Amino acid sequence: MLNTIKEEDKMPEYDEETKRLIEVADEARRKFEDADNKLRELENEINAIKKYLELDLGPQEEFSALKGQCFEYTEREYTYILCPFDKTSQKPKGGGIETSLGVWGHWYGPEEDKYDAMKYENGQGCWNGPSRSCHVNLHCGAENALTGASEPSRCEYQFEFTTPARCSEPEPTLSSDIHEEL
Ligand code: MAN
Repeated sequence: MLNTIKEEDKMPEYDEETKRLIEVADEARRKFEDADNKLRELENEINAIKKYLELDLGPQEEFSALKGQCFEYTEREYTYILCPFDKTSQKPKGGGIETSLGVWGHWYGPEEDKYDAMKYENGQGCWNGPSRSCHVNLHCGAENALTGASEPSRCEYQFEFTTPARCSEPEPTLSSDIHEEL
């Protein structure tokens, strides 16, 4: 008789007071879990905002429009993907797994013009070599566009990206100066 529980092994019925206390405890536990989940959500949100605020989006925040967007460039073998301030990747043109070429690292231009280039690093490990990384050169252009991608050295990639954010502002004209003085 495997499935029958002997009368003396059954759990005794709790008395009313104990049942009430268990209900109160269950309710308190539910409320704690709800509050704890909410706290975790808020912490994630705060971290995302902090990360965003820490980003250097240019002296006039001119690169902020690129955040949250992705750009593609397709050559003979691969489609290359750049999601500025996030990641770079490569996927075979005919379909297949996407390979990470690196995640956002830092600005990489020369000291006097650091917004000239970006570095993405710690991409997928290269067989018998370093992890993949990507150097993105920025150029002034009317459109935000990925215009070139190459692999100058094995697992070290180079992208060319044009953006109006790299075009210098026109000098204020004399007439507008005069206008302001009036
Ligand atoms: C893949 C691609 C190439 C890379 C080789 C290295 O085929 O990511 O770009 O050169 O791996 O093994």
